[in-house]
Amino acid sequence: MTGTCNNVTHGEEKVLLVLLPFWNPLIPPLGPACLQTFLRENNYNVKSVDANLETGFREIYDRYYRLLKENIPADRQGNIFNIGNQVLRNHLMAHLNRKETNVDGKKYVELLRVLVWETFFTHLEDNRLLELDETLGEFFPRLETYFLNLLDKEKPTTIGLSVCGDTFPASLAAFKMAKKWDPSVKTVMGGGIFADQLAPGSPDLDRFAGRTRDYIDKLIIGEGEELLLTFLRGGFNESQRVLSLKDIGSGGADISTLGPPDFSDFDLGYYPYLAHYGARSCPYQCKFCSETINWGKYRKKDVSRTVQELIELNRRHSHQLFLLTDSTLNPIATDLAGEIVKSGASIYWDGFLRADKHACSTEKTVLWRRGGFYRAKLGLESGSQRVLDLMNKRITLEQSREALAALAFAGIKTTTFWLFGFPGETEEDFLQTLEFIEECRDNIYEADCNPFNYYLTGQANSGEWLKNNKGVPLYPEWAADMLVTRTWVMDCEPSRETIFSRVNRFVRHCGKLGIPNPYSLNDIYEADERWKKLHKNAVPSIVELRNKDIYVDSDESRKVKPPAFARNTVEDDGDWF
Ligand code: B12
Ligand code: SF4
Repeated sequence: MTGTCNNVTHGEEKVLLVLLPFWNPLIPPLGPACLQTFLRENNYNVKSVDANLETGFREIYDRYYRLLKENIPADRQGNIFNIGNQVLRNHLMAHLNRKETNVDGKKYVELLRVLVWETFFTHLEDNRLLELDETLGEFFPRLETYFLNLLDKEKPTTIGLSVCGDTFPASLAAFKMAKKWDPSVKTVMGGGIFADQLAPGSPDLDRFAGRTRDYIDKLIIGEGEELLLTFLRGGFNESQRVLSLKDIGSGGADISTLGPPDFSDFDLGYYPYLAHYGARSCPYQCKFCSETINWGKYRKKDVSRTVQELIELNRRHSHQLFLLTDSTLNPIATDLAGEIVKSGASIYWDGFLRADKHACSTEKTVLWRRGGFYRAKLGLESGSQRVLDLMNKRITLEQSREALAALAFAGIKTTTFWLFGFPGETEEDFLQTLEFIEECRDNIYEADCNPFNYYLTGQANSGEWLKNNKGVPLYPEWAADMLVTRTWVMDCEPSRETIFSRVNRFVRHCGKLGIPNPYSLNDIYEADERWKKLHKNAVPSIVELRNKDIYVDSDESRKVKPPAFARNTVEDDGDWF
């Protein structure tokens, strides 16, 4: 049955947490899994669902990207799965709201042309745009069938959607469906979208809160455990719709007392990684970043507790490989590795790392490797010291170089992230980045890049940027209601076209140097083979760690030995306090 819910009996409360498309199922949804643990501990009946495992959605996504690839010249595609998100997300939103906002067909197609142009700088004819639109046209009916079936099956009394930019259009559509299905069902929205696009203080958040009054009951900003529980217990009155920790006078949960994420509702065979975290927020304030604003004060768990939880999750689900979602692992990496070695467990972990002085020491990186550090996701951002300083990155190029060498020596994969178009980045800065990459290529497992995104609020430097009033909307104002959130650009150099041309040049440069940016499992396998050829201590391939019949025992990591003469040694105190 789809449509109404006359036959639903709301005997007891049931909370349904869902992550809708499109979000690559790399890890089981950690936000819902953490909320589920907390709510179940408080005796709530909860069910979590990841709709991204449905092949029907994935098929539309693949078809959409195939069409984009066919229509965009190769030298403008950049890393299409990164930058194409902006087109797909805005296109879906426009498609969803077209009728409601009464935009005529001609203008709608014109908007699609602008969306494609502002990312790929390619002019598409109407028939091509309509082909893309037809493909997406299949998405919302498919979502409706799926979502209403899910509601009929689960009969929730509260529906919580975990929303980030890429899942925003589907989530908005689903909230409307939910209230039609049963006007008395409670609807709550939370997730990463409140970190930037709908960050507190932004005019888009106010507009959004106003227009969704009829179908979203509460907007929960930032860390969700305590707020969701307070809501379920009836702790907010009806007029309180946009909720943050300030409303309950909390500085955030004591994460050392929260149990490990509950993945029992997910089909874990689909995900290459399990996920967990050892801390929330970050002790730094890079100007473009929203982590500290979203998560507040840096808080870490007792590391031995984190390790016990990893061991417990490994025992429960047999995954050896974890993605740790900490904003940065530096403050805990050494203790984490030490505790894992002590425990005798064979666990691998992957996560974000700063190129700080510890990362430059082979003594440390070998210890990390022995304790299971699998891949360091390094936000190196730029090969120009001037740009790093502009960003308040607080690392030097020498540190970036040394960290790559020390991590590669230990065999830890180095996924490097580069950011193009930070305000003030010049051609000279960009060329220095290309040179840096060339120089360090053998120590780089992967190079991934993103264009700088500007939001009116939510970034560490938002206050300064707003004072100078540098933001202008990218898309026409008449389309603002259709797109729901606006995309802002800085009214300064480099221009958007220059930024995207740098993304394209970077991708070509890395291609020529043979530095991968793998996407599919097959690409990752090839990248892993390259890494093994380059570094004798290389970690096992992801294929080995995914194979349920293979158990990689702890000797694999413990066998890695420090060099006879360590490149660097560091005193034990961190540089993060
Ligand atoms: C791990 C991660 C990834 C991984 C894995 C993603 C995957 N596909 O599985 C990788 C590296 C691949 C990745 C990629 C991207 N990511 Co990412 N990623 C993260 C990261 C570091 C952790 C997410 C996480 O699990 N956190 C831990 C859990 C517990 O937190 P949470 O999900 O936010 O949930 C809490 C609250 O939000 C809230 N909450 C969540 N859901 C709900 C639901 C309800 C009902 C309620 C009440 C509350 C609630 O309560 C939870 C518990 O406190 C976050 C940053 C961060 N530190 O959180 C960024 C983040 C989610 N990513 C982000 C982005 C932008 C991207 C990319 C688009 C980047 C790019 N340009 O390519 C891609 C898109 C990938 C895709 N389409 O699949 C943004 C999203 C911003 C937005 N507007 O939505 C974030 C927030 C980082 C940031 N500040 O910019 N990402
Ligand atoms: S970019 Fe990384 S180090 Fe900088 S503030 Fe954000 S999370 Fe912290």
